[in-house]
Amino acid sequence: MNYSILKYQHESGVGILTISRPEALNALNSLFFKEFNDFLNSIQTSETLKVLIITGEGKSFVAGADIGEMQKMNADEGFSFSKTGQEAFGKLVNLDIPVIAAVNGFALGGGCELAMACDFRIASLKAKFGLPEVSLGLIPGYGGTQRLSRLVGLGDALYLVLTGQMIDSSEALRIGLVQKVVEPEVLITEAKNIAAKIAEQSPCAIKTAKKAIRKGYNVEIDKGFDLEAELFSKMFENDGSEGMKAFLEKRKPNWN
Ligand code: CO8
Repeated sequence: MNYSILKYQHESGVGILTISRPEALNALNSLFFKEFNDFLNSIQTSETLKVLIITGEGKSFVAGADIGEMQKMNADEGFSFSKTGQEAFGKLVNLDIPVIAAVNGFALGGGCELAMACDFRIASLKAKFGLPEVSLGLIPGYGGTQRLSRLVGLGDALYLVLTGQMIDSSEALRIGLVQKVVEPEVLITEAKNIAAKIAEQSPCAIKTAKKAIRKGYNVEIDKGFDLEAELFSKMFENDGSEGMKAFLEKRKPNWN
C-alpha cells in the first residue's frame, strides 16, 4: 500500500492509521478520501487485523474538510463531496473490527465527524473538538448533524453546532464525546493498551458485540432484544463453548 496522506503500521493484530498532511493540519481532501477508501477496502479481508487505531500527525487530528477545495465547489459538487465523506465514514462504522480514535489535537468539522464515526475516542489533554461549520456559512456534512446528538444528546449537539464553539478534552469527556483523556505523551501507548486488551478477547465475540450494539442502536428496543438473543445464541456454536470450557478448566482459551 503506497499512500501520500496515510501512513499505516500493523503489529500484533493492532493497526495504526495516521493521517499525515500536517502542513494543512490534516484537512480532508479528495485524495484523502480516495486513499481512505482504498485502505478500508484493503483491510476488510484481513484475517490478522483485530483493532484499528486512527490518529493524526502533528498538532492536529484533522482540522476539518479542506476549505480550499470546498470553496471552489458548486452545490452539486458539495453534495457529492458530502456523500463521499458519509459513505467512507459509514464504511468505517460498519467494519467488523473495533476502531479507536486517538485524538491528538484539533478534531474540527469533518475531523470531529471522523472521530465520531470511530467506535470510541481517547483524547490527549491537548485535543480540541468542535463543529465550526456555521462560521464558514456551512453545516456539518459528514454525518455530524446526526451522530453528534446520538453521542452527546440533543442539547449539547445543538449547543456545539449552533455556536460552532471549540471545546477542550475535559469538556468533551464531560459531555460524553470522548471516553478517556490522557497526557499527550501517552496517547498512543494508551490507545495501543486498550486495543491489545480487545485483541485478547474472542474475535467472534468482539465482532458480534459490536454488531449487536451498532445495529440495535438504530432499531426499536424490542427488535434490539430479538437481535441480541439471536446473536447471543450463535456464540454457542462458536467461541462461546471454548471460552466457557477454558474458564472451567482454568486455562487460557484458544479462540477459533
Ligand atoms: N482546510 C484547509 N486548510 C486548513 C484547514 C482546513 N480545514 N485547517 C487548517 N488549514 C491550514 C491553514 O490554512 C494553514 O495553511 P497555511 O500555512 O498555508 O496558511 C495551516 O493549515 C495551518 O493552520 P493555521 O495557521 O490556521 O493554524 P493555527 O494553529 O493558527 O489555527 C485552527 C488552527 C484553529 C485549527 C485553524 O487552522 C482553523 O480554524 N482551521 C479551520 C477549522 C475549520 O473550520 N474546520 C471545519 C472545516 S468545514 C468542514 O469540516 C465541513 C465537513 C463536512 C463537509 C461536507 C462536504 C461538503
